[in-house]
Amino acid sequence: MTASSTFNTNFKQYLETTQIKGETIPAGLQELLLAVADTCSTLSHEVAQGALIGLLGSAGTGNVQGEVQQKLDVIANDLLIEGVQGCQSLAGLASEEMELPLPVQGTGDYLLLFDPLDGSSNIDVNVSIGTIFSVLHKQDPAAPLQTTDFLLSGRHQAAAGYVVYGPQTTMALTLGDGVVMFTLNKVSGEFVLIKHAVEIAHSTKEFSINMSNMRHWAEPVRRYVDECLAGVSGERDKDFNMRWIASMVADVHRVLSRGGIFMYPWDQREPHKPGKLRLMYEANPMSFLVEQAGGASTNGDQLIMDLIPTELHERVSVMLGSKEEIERLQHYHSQDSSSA
Ligand code: P6P
Repeated sequence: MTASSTFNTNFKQYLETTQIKGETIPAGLQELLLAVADTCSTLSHEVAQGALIGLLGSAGTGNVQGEVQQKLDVIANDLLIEGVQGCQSLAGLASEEMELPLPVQGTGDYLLLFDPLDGSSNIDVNVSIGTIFSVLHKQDPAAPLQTTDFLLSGRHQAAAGYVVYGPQTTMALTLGDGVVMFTLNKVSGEFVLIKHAVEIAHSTKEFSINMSNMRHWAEPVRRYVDECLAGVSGERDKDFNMRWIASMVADVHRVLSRGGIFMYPWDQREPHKPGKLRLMYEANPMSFLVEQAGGASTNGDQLIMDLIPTELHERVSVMLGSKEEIERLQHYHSQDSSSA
């Protein structure tokens, strides 16, 4: 679908009339984001149909991560490729579901990375899932596409966002000048602006982590969570609540919506891996959104968007959200490394 044929006129109008740091959004980026929005409108409908059109369950295939692909994983990946490959501004795309990047016919310099359907293990139990996307600039537009074109730090992102398919289908988007949110009008198929200037509260009483991994965590994470659990009877001046949806898009949407801290830290189950979540198309786009909303995102030692990637599908330890809590975690990690 091209910009002229989009049904997302509200989103198109937003892109046409918004200035980012005083500059109009480049037409090529508008075209690409519109294609992503149109595709996610369609994907929202497919996700909502689920069992009704035989889309639940495994596709009987595996992806580059060694994970069993759900039918909707494959459909989401195919829809996104089909939806954006006509964009003249696109030079190539990379997906969690594909080992290698895909060159496209566009003559532009944008690179699109995405996790087409994150949290897909939740599909069969009707829990929110989502699409995560990140846009980079190809450093040498004239050269043939290579995997190394994608290996840029999160600081190079031109745009990032997600679409969460939940009770509402909502997009969060940043182009480097704050965060906005749009909710899908299921009748018109249009994303409608619902929130400007999204802000993450500096402090929080809500943490999010898979507690079943507690015995595997590094000491700074265990210390932090122990203190959250102890609340006012321990080191902290407040009691905490806990949430874990096991769908990063849904957990991060909650953090962007009401503050909190989301953690999927390194643990000793697979000590050779830096973490579970992927840097390029999960942690970096989410970190861009979180930083633009006034929060912070770290791997414990460095801000995630400062990390220089070496592999397209590399993983990373992720702790993101309310700045006060991230600073406390970073302090515990610095004490731990200095005591090492
Ligand atoms: P666990 C989904 O599979 C995912 O990649 C993220 O969306 C989510 O935060 C995490 O894994 C959940 O992992 O180990 O709790 O099932």
